[in-house]
Amino acid sequence: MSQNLLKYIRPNTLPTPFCPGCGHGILMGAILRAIDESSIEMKDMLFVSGIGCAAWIPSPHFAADTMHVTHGRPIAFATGAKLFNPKLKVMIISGDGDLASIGGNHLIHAARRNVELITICANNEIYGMTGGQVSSTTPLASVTSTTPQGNLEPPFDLCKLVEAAGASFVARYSVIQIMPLIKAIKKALSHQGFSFVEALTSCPVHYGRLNQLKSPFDHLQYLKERCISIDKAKKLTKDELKDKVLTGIFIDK
Ligand SMILES: Cc1ncc(C[n+]2csc(CCOP(=O)(O)OP(=O)(O)O)c2C)c(N)n1
Ligand code: SF4
Ligand SMILES: [Mg+2]
Repeated sequence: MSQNLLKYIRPNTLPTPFCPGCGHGILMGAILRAIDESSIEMKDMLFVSGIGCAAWIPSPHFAADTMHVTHGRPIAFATGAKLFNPKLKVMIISGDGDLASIGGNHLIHAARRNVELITICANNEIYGMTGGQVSSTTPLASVTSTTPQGNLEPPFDLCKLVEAAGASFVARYSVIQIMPLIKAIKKALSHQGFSFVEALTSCPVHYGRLNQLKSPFDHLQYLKERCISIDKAKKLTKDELKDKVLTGIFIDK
């Protein structure tokens, strides 16, 4: 982590507990850089996370007020905190399992209500912490510990889901698209209304290992090959887009 971001880290919390090569560390740096460049003070922020590896990004690491709450419920706790103190910038940082599987109901209703919360979903397309089980965002045919023959269930497109539910800022980038990812988080930080940033990230230990991605670098390469910008996608046929993931800012109103 670059030296100028260390001021945002609680003493004695580094190194992180993330496995070597885990994409969550890259996302953690991107979030702190976005905060740094937005000149928001940590004393004006509250970070809320649920349970999972991603949920460890803010807690215990961020030198700020943090709430590390029950699995699937960070949006509910965050909504309560925001209603109690509307001046707080409340940021939820959690995983695909936490926010979109067990916590899916809270996600769609916060989007529907357009509550002013910043939600960062660290989507590694698997339940990392508990041993690599299939999640609601695992791509079709991917091998997980609970789908050894390949996933048969179609994944959620989280951006389309929250857009349909009413979110007023929606963006997706992978951790390999670091500059646009930071920019999207900065925009979300100044947005009035419910903002959702999906950060596609990597779990080399479970997803990568089970899907023949031999190293953390191969996993990032895999994300890079799948991600395509909205503009580039316009030039491709439906067939060419079949295995691609659209990235960009989809909604900003
Ligand atoms: C009520 C409840 N159900 C299940 C669990 C077990 N559990 C803990 S974390 C987790 C999934 C985490 O996945 P995700 O949110 O995607 O985070 P990741 O570890 O992948 O970053 C599960 C199922 C739990 N702690 N509580
Ligand atoms: S299990 Fe996966 S998501 Fe969790 S820290 Fe390790 S690499 Fe990261
Ligand atoms: Mg996950």
